[in-house]
Amino acid sequence: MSMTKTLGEFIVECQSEYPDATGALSSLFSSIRLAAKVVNREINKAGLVDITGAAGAENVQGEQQQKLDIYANDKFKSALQARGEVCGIASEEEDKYVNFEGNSQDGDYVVLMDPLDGSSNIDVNVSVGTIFSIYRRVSAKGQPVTDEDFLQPGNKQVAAGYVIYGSSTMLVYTTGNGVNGFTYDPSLGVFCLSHPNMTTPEDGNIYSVNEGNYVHFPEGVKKYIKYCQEEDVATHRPYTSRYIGSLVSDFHRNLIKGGIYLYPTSSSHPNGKLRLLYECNPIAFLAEQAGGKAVASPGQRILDLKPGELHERTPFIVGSTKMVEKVEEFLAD
Ligand code: P6P
Repeated sequence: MSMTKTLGEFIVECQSEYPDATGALSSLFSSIRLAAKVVNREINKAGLVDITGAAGAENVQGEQQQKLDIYANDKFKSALQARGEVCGIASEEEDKYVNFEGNSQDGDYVVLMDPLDGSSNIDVNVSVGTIFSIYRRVSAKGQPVTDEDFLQPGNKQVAAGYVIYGSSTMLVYTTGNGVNGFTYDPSLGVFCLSHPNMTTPEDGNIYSVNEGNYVHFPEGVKKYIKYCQEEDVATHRPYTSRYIGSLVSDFHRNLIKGGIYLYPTSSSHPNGKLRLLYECNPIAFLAEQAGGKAVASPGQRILDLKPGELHERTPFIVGSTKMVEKVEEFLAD
């Protein structure tokens, strides 16, 4: 039986396609791979040891920090700092960006991450995920990182991906040449290429939105939700409503099956809830690389938004191109 390709083999193979590649990005991905294994191990026993539940502290979003949030942040941060390729990070769990001292100052990359997205689901055993976004630094090499290194538009991303800690643990990422998914085999301790060259269906019949916010949605979103619920055989409606409350899980399912995820503006989140830099940009990069689409509003591509601040939020509509375009139509009316 031929062994499936491991993530490590895949990274080396991809690097060999770029003669001038230094191996720095490959080394960076190895750090992410290591941290994902460590966090996966803790998540899998979260119900057994006292690291679940709110840690009491609040993050910059004013949300209760689950202990695993902090654990995941620390593990990814230390793994990324260990090899010198990354000169700084930004994280949902860090109020400001973190400059890496010492030889990391010569690193060429910055990483932005949501170390444990959907963490409020941990205590009820629902899938959660890590989301990461990688840029080349724009400040002078050898100097401390600056705001500009982190406030780059999503179209400058070098790579992006997520780890989904679900019924199986997967790492899904892109470097701008398509999307590939790797499933973790705990018996071997390796991620294996299980979903080569992932593409998302152009259309779909799954919609993911928190309908509890319906009354506060913009009129166009309300009309779209009603459109999803109408009976129409020709367009396979009514659609199926699926909302896990964990972006990585909802996006991953829609990526594979076709579908759309919406987090519009609402009364509690007038600018949307999801963070542009370390949730929407990486997911949008993956969506587009898989043939899908991601917008903040009609005609406003997520990846073209110029960030103003580290933790800024944006309305987010992502998924199968035809479904996103239908929402844009309703919003433009
Ligand atoms: P709501 C988790 O907090 C998150 O950022 C996403 O993972 C998820 O899709 C969304 O928020 C859920 O938000 O308001 O529907 O509970």
